[in-house]
Amino acid sequence: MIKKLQKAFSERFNKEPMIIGAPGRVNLIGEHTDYNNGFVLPGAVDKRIYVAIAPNNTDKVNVFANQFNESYSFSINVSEPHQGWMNYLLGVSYHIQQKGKKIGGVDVIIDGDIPVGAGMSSSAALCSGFGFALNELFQLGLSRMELALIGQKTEHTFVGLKCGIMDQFASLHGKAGHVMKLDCRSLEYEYIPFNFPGHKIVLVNSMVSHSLASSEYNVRRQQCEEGIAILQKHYPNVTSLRDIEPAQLLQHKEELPPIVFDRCSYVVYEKERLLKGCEALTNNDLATFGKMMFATHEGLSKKYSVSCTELDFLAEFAQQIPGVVGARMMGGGFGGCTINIVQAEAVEPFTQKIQAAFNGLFKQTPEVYVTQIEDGVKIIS
Ligand code: GAF
Repeated sequence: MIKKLQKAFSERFNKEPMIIGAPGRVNLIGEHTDYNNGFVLPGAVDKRIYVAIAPNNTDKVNVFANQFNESYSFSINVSEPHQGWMNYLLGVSYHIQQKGKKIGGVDVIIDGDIPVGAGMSSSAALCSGFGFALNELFQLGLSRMELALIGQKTEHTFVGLKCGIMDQFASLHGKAGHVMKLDCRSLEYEYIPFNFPGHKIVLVNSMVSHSLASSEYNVRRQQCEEGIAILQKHYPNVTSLRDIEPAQLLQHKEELPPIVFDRCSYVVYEKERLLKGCEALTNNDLATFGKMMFATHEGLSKKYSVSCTELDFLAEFAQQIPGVVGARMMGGGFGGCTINIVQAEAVEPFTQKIQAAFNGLFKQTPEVYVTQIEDGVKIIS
């Protein structure tokens, strides 16, 4: 892909590009906890968005997106969203400049192998890769965390998705062989080795393409905020669900609308699962970790209502396949992938069984990705 990209770039723009690789992410546990100021446990994966880029000494950004076979040009002075994938680039270029940084025009080709809409954060990878590329080209001196926050702001203001920080953080801070326990309030993080050579992280694509912005994602966030506003009457110092213990929530159950109670209850138990899960990982106890994953799926499906029939089927069916340690839907939901931890020798039969069963029911073969945890955004050439 890199050679192809270099060739395409010199044919289109008549010069040599710098190429940045920006990975998608998996999240082992801690879903919908980032915007509740809680913890997450993501890692960067071996699927990437590639940004081939070179300055053009104008004030124009000229982009060609190979996967969509679409091109687009915009002035670096644009401050309004437009539409589709270009909003990620417009937003990043705008928010970098809002920080007082000076950039110039660039020629860009975007390509990649992160399946779009599969819940592996191709959009966060795009923002992270483009931001990183501008930072390098124009020597802006922005830190990886600042670039992650710029990507998140772009989602909020140019795309309309009130996401947390997990995806952008993971794409920029990933480290091969490690997951990252990120405290989404303080933005402090630690690397935890994911060193289980006998096991693989396997994603199964439900083939339901999610559209988070037009989906219920923002509604979930509002429901959590509604819960907090009620609980704050009793706990004035509490600013997010991260600070609420299950017993405190139960004590005030009757004051919360039932749906808000369910949403909050998922989040406060997910925090506990994540902490137990991290402890289990550090003790090399994958079996306990897997149990937490199954419980997370149950919560996401029944209490947080962000699953769908296909994802429920994949998570429940996986549970019955020998060699599967844990399985659950991953990411924002309403489609995308499940994440499964599977014994290495069981990956092949697992793949065959789950594809056949899914196909029997939904008349479509789900794609299966056996992933590796890799480094975050970097210069490839
Ligand atoms: C999406 C969001 F972008 C993340 O911030 C996070 O909330 C995730 O859904 C759910 O954990 O990927």
